[in-house]
Amino acid sequence: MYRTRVVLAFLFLFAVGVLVPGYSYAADPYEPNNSMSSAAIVTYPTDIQAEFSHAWDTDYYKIHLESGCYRFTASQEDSPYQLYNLTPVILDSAGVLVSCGPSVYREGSTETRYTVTQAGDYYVQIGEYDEPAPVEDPGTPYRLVIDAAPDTFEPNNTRANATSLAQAGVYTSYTSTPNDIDYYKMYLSEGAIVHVFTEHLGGMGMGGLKLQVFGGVDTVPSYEEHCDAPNEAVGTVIRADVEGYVYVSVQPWPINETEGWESPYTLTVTGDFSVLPKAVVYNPIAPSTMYRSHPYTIYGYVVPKHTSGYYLVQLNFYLRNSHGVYVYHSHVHARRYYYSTTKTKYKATVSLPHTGKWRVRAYHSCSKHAGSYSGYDYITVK
Ligand SMILES: [Ca+2]
Ligand SMILES: [Ca+2]
Ligand SMILES: [Ca+2]
Ligand SMILES: [Ca+2]
Repeated sequence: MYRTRVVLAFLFLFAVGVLVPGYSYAADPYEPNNSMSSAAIVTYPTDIQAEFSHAWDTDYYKIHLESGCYRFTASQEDSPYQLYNLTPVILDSAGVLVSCGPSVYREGSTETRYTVTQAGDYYVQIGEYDEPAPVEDPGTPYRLVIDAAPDTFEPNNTRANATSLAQAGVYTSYTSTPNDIDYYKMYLSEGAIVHVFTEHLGGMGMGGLKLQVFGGVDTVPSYEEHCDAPNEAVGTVIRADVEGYVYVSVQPWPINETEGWESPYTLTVTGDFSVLPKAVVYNPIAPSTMYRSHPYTIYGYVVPKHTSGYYLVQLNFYLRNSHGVYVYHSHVHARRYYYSTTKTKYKATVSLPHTGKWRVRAYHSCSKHAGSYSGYDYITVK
């Protein structure tokens, strides 16, 4: 509400054509443009290079826009004096505020977006400020570019045309209308764990964002939460019980709050969409007694059946020391053999070089399975 009050105050001040005396307007070709009625008329698309011409300067531009998505980008280089709010404020032909991006002061760039659904004349106001009084700094330049900026994620108002996210990342989008909803989908493997959160980046919206998560074809969200204000975030962890699509939706909150729209937000996704399952590696079967440096066969099984990979598992050997502790000694690679339609056999011929107590376990990993260990089998070498 504060921003709206400030804007209204200036609409009142400059609606009567107040000019600040004692300042030169010569350097800014768009001056005097301190009110809607004296707005500089520009045509779309446009690249305006103007100035904050004096303390308390406000600049109005009048532009005719057809239906479509527009971006109003204001930028400024650093200056010790810049207390001005660069943020372009968009007003309709009656002077009603219709959009305002995140605030930026002093330096940098900020963007206001607006989706025109009714072609007509609009006003762009630059120089609204929240500070008590900017210092005098005549001639501080800024740039205002007005161009088209379709939201590449739209239309995404249903699950059928949800934006597909292939991997973790930070995705920037917009609540494009008062009742906009943005669906995203992720294909997750069983066991995948991802974290999603959405963050309102500020702007005209006085509300927050609502985040929902739907598993597969579920119509009832498995998660639903909202944040209440700009610059707040809301999020959750998704654990995929089954392989398939999970849907995430973002929409303005409260829904149909007219001040809550055309605001940028980010949807941040972390975690791996695809998690490799682990094969089941059965314990190796070794003779309980072996003679030193004599060859013996050690074997076991892996489920599911593997048809590729010459060496299926690695056998790790541990020798018990004088303290009764098993210490890793060496390993060999065991070959793959056919066994059944559901299991593959692994087998290696091994001779152990020292007498004593040994133990052995198998380790398996491949392109389809994450690494996993078997349990131990124990051998006495004489
Ligand atoms: Ca100016
Ligand atoms: Ca002005
Ligand atoms: Ca949207
Ligand atoms: Ca949408």
